[in-house]
Amino acid sequence: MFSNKEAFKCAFKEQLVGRLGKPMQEAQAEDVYKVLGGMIRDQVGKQWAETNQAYKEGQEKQVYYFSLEFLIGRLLGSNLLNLGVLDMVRQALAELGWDVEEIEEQEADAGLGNGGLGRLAACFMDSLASLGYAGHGCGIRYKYGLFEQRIVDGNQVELPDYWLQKGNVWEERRPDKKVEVHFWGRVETREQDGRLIFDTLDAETVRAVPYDIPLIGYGRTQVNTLRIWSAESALDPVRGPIRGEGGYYRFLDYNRSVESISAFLYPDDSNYEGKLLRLKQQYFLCSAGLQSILRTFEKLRLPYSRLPDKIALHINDTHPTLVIPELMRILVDLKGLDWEEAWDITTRTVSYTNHTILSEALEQWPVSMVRELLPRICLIIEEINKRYCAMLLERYPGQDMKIGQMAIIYGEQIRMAHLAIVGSYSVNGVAALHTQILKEREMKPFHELYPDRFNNKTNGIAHRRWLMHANPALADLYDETIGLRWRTRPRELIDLLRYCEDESFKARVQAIKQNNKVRLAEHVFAKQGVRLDTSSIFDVQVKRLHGYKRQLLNILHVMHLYNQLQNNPSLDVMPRTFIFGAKAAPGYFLAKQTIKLINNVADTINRDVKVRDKLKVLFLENYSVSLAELIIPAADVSEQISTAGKEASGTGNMKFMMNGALTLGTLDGANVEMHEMVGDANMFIFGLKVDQIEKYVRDGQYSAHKTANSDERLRQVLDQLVNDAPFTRHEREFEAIHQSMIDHNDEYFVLKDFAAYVDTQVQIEQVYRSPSEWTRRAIVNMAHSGAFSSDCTIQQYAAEIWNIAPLEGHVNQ
Ligand code: DL6
Repeated sequence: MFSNKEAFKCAFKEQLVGRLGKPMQEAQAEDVYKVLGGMIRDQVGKQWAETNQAYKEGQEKQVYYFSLEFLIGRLLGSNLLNLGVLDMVRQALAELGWDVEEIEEQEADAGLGNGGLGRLAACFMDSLASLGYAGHGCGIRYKYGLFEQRIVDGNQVELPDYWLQKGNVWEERRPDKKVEVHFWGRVETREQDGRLIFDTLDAETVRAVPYDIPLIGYGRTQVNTLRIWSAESALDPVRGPIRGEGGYYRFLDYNRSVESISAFLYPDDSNYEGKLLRLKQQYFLCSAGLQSILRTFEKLRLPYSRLPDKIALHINDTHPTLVIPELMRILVDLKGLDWEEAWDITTRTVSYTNHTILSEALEQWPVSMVRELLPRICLIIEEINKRYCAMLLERYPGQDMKIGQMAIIYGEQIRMAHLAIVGSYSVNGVAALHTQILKEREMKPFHELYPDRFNNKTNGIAHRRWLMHANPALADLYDETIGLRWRTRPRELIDLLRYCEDESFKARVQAIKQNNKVRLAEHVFAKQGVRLDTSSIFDVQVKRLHGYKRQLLNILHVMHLYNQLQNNPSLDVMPRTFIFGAKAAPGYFLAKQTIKLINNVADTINRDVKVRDKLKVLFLENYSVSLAELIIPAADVSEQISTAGKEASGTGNMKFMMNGALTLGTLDGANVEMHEMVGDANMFIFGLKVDQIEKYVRDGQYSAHKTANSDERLRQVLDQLVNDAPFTRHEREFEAIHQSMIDHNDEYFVLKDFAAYVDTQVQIEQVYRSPSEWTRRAIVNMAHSGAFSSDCTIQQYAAEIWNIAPLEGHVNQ
């Protein structure tokens, strides 16, 4: 079907008519998308089946990446790219009167994730498949993804994201692979042959049905699987056991509660019901995923002691930590292993990645809730904690405080990060600085206890999606300049360094950037009716909205620029377009206020004809993976300005770098490693460093009030948050933001870093005035960015954590 253009066109026309039952002329873009998706599925079907068969035969060790989030975005373009047929299909469709980009837009953006952590999981899936590793994803098939964001009168409004509305061409429902997951009930113990047996009685059963999505690697014949689970009723409505008075209503209640398990990504957990639902989701994924993995393992007819040789279970943050007690339950209760043997197997099979040090993100569950919902799992966690604390007591006699600090259960809470560390053989952070903070501060006692367990794996991004697919013109220029090898060996982008002084190469890089800016401007005009000046500096901050990411610092600076221009309209500044894109958690008031502030500032500035040629502000609605693919290649400046020590790694920073934007950043997360590679001369670094911030926090010496009062520019913008005009629509509109900075002493050091940030923005302007120098720096960044491909990261996970090798002989190219 895809062997050449003519064969493709012929097959496509046949399928279009055959599948849709309507003549070619009546086909809509959505029809074309569905037919094309179906053709890809057919094309890879045989290879997928063969891969699954080979895996079942057990030659290769399999990695299963458990994650509550997979932010995969759209798959059509990346699948065509990975199959090596994107250009051919583009041409063929064009000859048939279709534009491949328009067809790609028919696909719903699968938003099964929040931000960095979920997108990382998606990039890892791409790299595992593309490098030929036997690695699969285990997730939940949420009916609704992360909400769709609308901006109404400057405010974020959330709408349900029913991404499955038009069906999903990639997935295959596998009812034959269903398993059952049990909740509630009570545990009874009895003795049998001198052994204690635990029976869970009166539990509620939920059916978990998997949907499989093929993961097509770049130039590979082998196809991995992303298995996402859906919760369904386990009751037969006719012969179902809910009989007697009110049975029908209890049946409906049961159905509703089952459906809710896979209904929403991140239910609101600010109340008991929401928390309970999240716990249910976590156990649902862990139990269903494990049961199906072990079912395949059992076909190998190997003893369970061989499990760690054949299977690696990786938990993406603490959300899937229940894999640990669930594996113990299966091994001890169902397979009859001794506790010690089961624990040995578990702790040689599970590995864990930590993605945050923000205390509010470190999960804890009330013991009472776990005991009620998962009574046997609770007993197992208590047993793990008892044995672990006994070991601690031996090691640290008399140090009750330390033991309390390190315990898994403390007071009435189960600390999931502690359980994850104790129950796995590897714990990794996601950037060098983050891992260092884990070892030396946040998880110090654990690092002392298990020094060999801790390691760093700096994040990465799939260069196929974020460069080859998002910026094809740049990718083609690289091919022409340094050959094709970088596509499979991204570190070879370093060869571009030879061209950083080459004026004709620079001119081509500049032209590509300019075209990407025009492409974005057209999109923005079509969607939001705002015209962008594509000769201005595109200064971009796109990411989740959070206090520590400091969108506030950015917007306060914009307010200051506006104030400067008001005072001196003829001020010689380079024209700038400040672009923001961010979703705020629905219950996070300050984040939503920040969105409103950005929109107010945008409205004021964009209406003011006096500054029209110099300043523009844009808040892009509904930031998503697909939108990111348009924005990032068009950026000149990449804002990575988190409070040092707070951003575990960041991955947006890498995407911008790869697409030739210059970073304006703090020494935080992976910015530090970028800085080590390209040096001061090629990045705009500013602000407090981690140790300075730690000192301020320790000594309590920072006064936001004093800082604000000592800088007239700051005083003015802070006043403008609460006073009438020009940015407020009513008095005290942004009082909460003002309070967070002054009354609550500016937790994220926005005011303290303001002056350095303003100065660095001035430097940016100066450098931008020389296109040649700017582009030289951009090329240095692009050349080093290959080291941040997720291929490099996955190779390290494979060799240093999972102990797996790539499959040989499957390369398609
Ligand atoms: O590791 C992926 C990504 C990092 O790049 C970000 O720096 C980090 O903030 C993010 N962490 C989370 C944690 N969520 N929870 N819990 O999303 O992970």
